[in-house]
Amino acid sequence: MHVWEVSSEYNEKESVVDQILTSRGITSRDEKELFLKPPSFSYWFKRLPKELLGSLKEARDLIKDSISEGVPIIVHGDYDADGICAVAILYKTIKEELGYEKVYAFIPNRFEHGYGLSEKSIEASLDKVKSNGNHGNALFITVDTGITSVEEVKQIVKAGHKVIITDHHQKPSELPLANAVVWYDQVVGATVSFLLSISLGLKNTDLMAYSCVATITDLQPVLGFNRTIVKKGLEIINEKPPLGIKSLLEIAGRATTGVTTGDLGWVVGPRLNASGRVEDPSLALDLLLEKDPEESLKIAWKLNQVNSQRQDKTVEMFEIAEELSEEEIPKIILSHNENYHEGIIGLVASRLAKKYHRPAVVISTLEEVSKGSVRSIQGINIIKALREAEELFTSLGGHPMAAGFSIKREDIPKLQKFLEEYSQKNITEDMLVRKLAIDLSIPAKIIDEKLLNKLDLLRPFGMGNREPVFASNKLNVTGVNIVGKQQNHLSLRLLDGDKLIKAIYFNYADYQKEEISTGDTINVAYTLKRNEYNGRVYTDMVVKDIRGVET
Ligand SMILES: [Mn+2]
Repeated sequence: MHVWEVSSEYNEKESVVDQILTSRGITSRDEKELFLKPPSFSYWFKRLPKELLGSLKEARDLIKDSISEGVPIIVHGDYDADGICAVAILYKTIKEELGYEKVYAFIPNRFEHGYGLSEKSIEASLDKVKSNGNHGNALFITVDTGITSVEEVKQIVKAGHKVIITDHHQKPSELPLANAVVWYDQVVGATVSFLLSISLGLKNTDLMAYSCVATITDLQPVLGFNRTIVKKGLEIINEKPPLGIKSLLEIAGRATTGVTTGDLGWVVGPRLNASGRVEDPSLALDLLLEKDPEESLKIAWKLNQVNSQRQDKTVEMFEIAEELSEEEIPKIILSHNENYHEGIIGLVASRLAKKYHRPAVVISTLEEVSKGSVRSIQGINIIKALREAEELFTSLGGHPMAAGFSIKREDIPKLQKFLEEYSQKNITEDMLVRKLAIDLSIPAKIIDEKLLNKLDLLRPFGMGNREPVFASNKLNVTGVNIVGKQQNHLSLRLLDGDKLIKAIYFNYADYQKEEISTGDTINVAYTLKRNEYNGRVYTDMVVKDIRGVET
């Protein structure tokens, strides 16, 4: 059961789309126009901050100089989908568009090198350059990482190499003394990489598809510049998808047309991330760089396998973590176990936070210095909380909604004590109540295909631009059916006056135990879905929550 937070009530004099935009803070004519007709890439490019445009030029000149001098170039990324896409974009630009052979892609392996730019990853990437017969100095370009790597950059420069940092993560007070720093926090690492590629003269803007994938998987708000990237990226993915993305969708049994941000978030993203979580992330990079369709399918198949392993491990670990005392679940869940796989703890924390609607800390205690991952809920700033116990951690970083840390195993009981005390003082029961944000309360009788078509103008949906949620009151239940292979979905026929609407409540059994029967009157919170059947288009409700109305 959720507390419904209805943003606004229906006004029949105004269009539904207008009312939704207004309730989301997009109020003026111009803002609405810009939202409904996202401008071109170059519109945003021209409006980038001056400092960023300047640093892009610096970086471009350094790269061009290195190319004309024959200096080997290392594109150094990170092991998540954003880091991998960022590498693919810049690597392809330098190799294929600029035709420069001496460029090497490097993605750290979290188990061997740790995360981001590190002493070990610098060594390993230089080894790669040397093993290809290059000696002397190199140019390092970091993508999606490096903005906090003050010491590592010193080390690179001291050894006589040059280094360009490109990143979007939070800027520290002390910046690394690199030869150029390209930083922009309004987009993902892959888009920063794309901006640099455009500056280098990239013509093949199809690489924007990777920026689009990364924007969704890195959970960036799909607004402003990102909205343009995602919209154009989806067009590319639907018209002429990059081979690797196409292979992943095919292997996962998804159609390669009508691809939405949902497919990128739930199908493509997890498979690109899986290899970095459980073994070697270079498999995902291989997929993005492969040009042979048969090979591409083989790699996609392997990634699919790794993703299944990852799913099994997540379920296993979640089962261990779920052995919480059901009577009183702590306000901040803490679960630690030596059987927890380091690459999966974030996924388990996120499931716990979602299921119990409270912050969750999951620690893999296999090593003396244990790794922890944290997920929070709206309204509880978890990084702020953890910073109050900073001395307990050997490293700590993150955002209000998610964090990661390392901790000595012996200090975990102290962390547990701190979390208990912190939640007692700072987290009220009220903060743990589930809230359902509803855009607009509408009479169900206005629902039709025309409305659905108008709502399509709000696409693509994602973070910061969720699919509109409506509420309709006092609907009569005229039919109830349990459906689905596992008999876990509820199918309803609802009547508002003489308007009949079909509604589906997925995984109903998980959420709601109480009975609903024919003759009941209910209030429903829902999104709308197009349902084509026998050549006719129906507009169905996808239920988010149901309230029984006392009669
Ligand atoms: Mn990133």
